[in-house]
Amino acid sequence: MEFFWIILGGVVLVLLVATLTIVFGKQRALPPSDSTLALSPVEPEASDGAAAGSEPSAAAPSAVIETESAWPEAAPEPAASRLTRLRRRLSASNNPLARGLLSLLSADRLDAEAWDDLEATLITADLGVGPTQELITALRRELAIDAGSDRGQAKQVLRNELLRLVGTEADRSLHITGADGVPGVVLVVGVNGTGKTTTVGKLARVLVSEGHSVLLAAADTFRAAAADQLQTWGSRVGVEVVRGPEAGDPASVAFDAVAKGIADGVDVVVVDTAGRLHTKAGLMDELGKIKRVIERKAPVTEVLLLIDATTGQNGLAQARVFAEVVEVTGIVLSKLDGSAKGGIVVPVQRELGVPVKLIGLGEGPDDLAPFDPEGFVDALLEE
Ligand SMILES: Nc1nc2c(ncn2[C@@H]2O[C@H](COP(=O)(O)OP(=O)(O)OP(=O)(O)O)[C@@H](O)[C@H]2O)c(=O)[nH]1
Ligand SMILES: [Mg+2]
Repeated sequence: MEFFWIILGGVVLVLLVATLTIVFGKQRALPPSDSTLALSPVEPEASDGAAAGSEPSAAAPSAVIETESAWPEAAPEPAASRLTRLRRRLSASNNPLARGLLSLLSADRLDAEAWDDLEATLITADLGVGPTQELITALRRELAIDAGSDRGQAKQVLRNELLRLVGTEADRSLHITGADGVPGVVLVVGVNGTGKTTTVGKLARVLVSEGHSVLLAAADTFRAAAADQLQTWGSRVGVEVVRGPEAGDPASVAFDAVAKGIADGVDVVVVDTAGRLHTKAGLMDELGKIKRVIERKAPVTEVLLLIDATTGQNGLAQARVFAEVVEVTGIVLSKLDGSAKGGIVVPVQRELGVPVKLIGLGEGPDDLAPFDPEGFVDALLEE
């Protein structure tokens, strides 16, 4: 019996030692917790909104938050292949505008009804009354001359006319190079929820992958969550974010960020601003002030106006007012994925005389593409 207890005690002892070895062994295998990592929690893959789970940071005047790239590992694909991948989101299976255009090509006879249907589709797609009439007049003329032309030729005519409307001459490059050793400054503006912060994040990712050093400014001080959202993107992309106290002066955050950008010798400072209704004069004045204050330090090289493709004609009214307050130099058309309203590209460019430079085709980190008229039109006509 005594022998049995000795054996049992031995077994328990061995088990205890084995357990302790495993537990301590695992602890040693963990990396030492360092303060930089603690500041940049690993974010859940898909979360992107204001409540993205980052810790609210202590509000200090324009604090610089060190961030570390926690996501995503792969560099974004080159611009051309990005648009190719995103083309499916504009094609007929997903897009009523594309469906309407293609139905013209498949109509047995181009009778009055077919033209009326096309006109309705184009107006619904926000192409605007003027451009719609121009397109239909041109198509009727050319397709009548080519009576009996096959589907391929008709498609070519449609492609040419669409390209003429969208325009192939404009300079759609982003102006991100500052003069005389100061950083380029990109100011991102627009009404609430159009996709500004998301675009700043996606853009930072592209710029970093192209070898530029980038600094982000959280000049949306209305909500702490807004700066947190930007900081989440900063962490993902591995760039610093300058933020100020909640309800602080957004112009001074932007100023501090540009000053730091100059001191650190970064290439580009991208300034995220709070969403504001174009009808609120006080908020529009504040936007003008942000730009003026930045320009005490460095010229703003690009002012990007976000327009949500799903908002339709109201986007035009927004564009007009923003362009008056800050000289808009490029338009970002967001949420074109699954939107029937892609036609707004044409009237908004005409209205402002400013080209669409980027398009947003989804919520993911790589769903921002340079706007390429040929790629856009070909995507719409893809069968
Ligand atoms: N489908 C789709 N969703 C988008 C796109 N761009 C942004 N979003 C979504 O739109 C919502 C608003 O985006 P934000 O970037 O927070 O918009 P914002 O303009 O910064 O908003 P405020 O700062 O509140 O004015 C988020 O859920 C984004 O994921 C896009 O191109 N396609
Ligand atoms: Mg925002």
